[in-house]
Amino acid sequence: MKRTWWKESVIYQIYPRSFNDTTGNGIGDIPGIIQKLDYIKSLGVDVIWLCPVYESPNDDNGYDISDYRKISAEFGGQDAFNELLDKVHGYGMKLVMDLVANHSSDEHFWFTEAKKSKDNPYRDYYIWKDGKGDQPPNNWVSFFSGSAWKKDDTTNQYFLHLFTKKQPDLNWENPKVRQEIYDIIEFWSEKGVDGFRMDVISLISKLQDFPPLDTSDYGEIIRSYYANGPRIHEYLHEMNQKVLSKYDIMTVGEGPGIDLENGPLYVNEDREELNMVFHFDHMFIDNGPLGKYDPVAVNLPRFKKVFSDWDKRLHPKGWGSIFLGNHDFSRMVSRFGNDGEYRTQSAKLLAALLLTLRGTPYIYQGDEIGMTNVAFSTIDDYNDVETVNAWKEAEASGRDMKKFLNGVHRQSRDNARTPMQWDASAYAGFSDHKPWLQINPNYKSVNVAAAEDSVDSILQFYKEMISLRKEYSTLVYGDFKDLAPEHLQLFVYVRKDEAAEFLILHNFSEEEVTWPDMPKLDQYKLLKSNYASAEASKTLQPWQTKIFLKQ
Ligand code: ISL
Repeated sequence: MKRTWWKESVIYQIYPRSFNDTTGNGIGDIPGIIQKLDYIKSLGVDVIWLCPVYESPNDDNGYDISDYRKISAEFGGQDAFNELLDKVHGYGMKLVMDLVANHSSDEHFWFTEAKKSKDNPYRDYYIWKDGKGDQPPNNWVSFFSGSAWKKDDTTNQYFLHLFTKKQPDLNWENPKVRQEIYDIIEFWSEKGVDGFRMDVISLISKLQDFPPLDTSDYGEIIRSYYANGPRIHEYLHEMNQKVLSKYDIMTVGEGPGIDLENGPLYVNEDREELNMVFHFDHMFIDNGPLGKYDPVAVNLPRFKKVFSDWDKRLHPKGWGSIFLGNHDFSRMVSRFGNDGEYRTQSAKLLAALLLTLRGTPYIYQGDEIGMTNVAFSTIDDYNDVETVNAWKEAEASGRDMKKFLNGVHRQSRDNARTPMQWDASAYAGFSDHKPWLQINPNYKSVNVAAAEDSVDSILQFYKEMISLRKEYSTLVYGDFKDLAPEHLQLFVYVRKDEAAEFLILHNFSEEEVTWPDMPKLDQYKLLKSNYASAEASKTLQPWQTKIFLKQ
């Protein structure tokens, strides 16, 4: 297996709107990130991934870009970005940007031109179709509820938008569109950016016959109609050859519909497409019969199987990304851990998991202090377009809205978007103005300042785990094997290569659990635990992690 910097890196994801506000408008900004670089560096991470900071009308918080070469003035503009990039490099870290290439904003100049007439030179930058009578061209639905088509009155045709109406899909069949995107990648790479996280890249190649959906199963719609289109790998290879391969940059493609079967096609190094992908096999694991807002308990054997299967499937030619949360999902401690009595222990356990699996670990801002889900009492307090649209749709279809609000509490993307909790002062030290999204009321106890003051905080544990991963390359490259795949409470695995062998146990339950198959303990040294005092035994306390090193 080839060794590279991005396999050895630990990545820290920033959602700039919610990170740190220096201008007092309640919205995080780039100077706010610069102010916190000491903090980020102190974690021991190597790479910062910035969610979109380009000019945008913010219909989907930056995932609707109106100018790919301009940094949003609200975030501080180009000068602030240049300073950030310089400083990040000065700290010996790298900076990865988000690239949203499946769609632009409807306020992008390409689209305002395209709308003007059927023969406008930009018309074919987007996907236009005639309606069927007074109905849209087909029954495709948007990820964010409702039809995926919007009629434009000027030309009486419909355009495709898999996300909001303000995010028209780009037409990748058009070579000019592809060249525009490659030029944008080149533009930022020339400025010294160290890589790209490519938003919904699995969706860029569309089925050209736009077949009508014959299922309402959301996963099936994505897999069979929207994702992994006929030319996806041709496009990614072309992108790689034309631009990516000219730079020492990393790429991670985000993708609904990327699965075990097609995953290697994106990341197998011989194919020269992308370095890594984000799949969602473990992230949709708790969706219930009525979908995302009807969550069910996470089944541990299934959860473990996702990691084992992907590890087996990708190696040795591909490389994985390990993440348990991001700006699109609820907080990892609330979802996969226990955000009540065992918040500290379970957040540490999840940190240990994140940092001891094979694949590049991605830490989402705030998870390093164990930030939790939030439960606003009314839908009016939610901002996320996906949540708000899903709410309206549920209401219209007569669902039990009290139950739905519960689902929102558990599943809304806003759970991960509440402002970063820096200290116990007003607005959690995020801003001195009322923030764009309310602060989680637990900020008085859950915050960075408190965590920095404590020797056994979640934050401290993250730092220790990151440095452990740096100390032992076995934790990066070593083989992975699940020793108890069927166990309902424990996740037990080995990481092993010529240099070292680790035996790692996590107790995903509120009970004390003993692992009967534990090998003879005299061969093992207990290297680390998330409990202050831990015995080198085969018994684990609630949410306990034990990391053993073979002697
Ligand atoms: O958020 C999701 C599940 O709740 C996903 O379906 C999500 O919409 C999908 O993973 C794509 O996400 C990415 O593209 C979206 C943007 O809203 C997300 O923030 C982004 O990460 C459209 O650009």
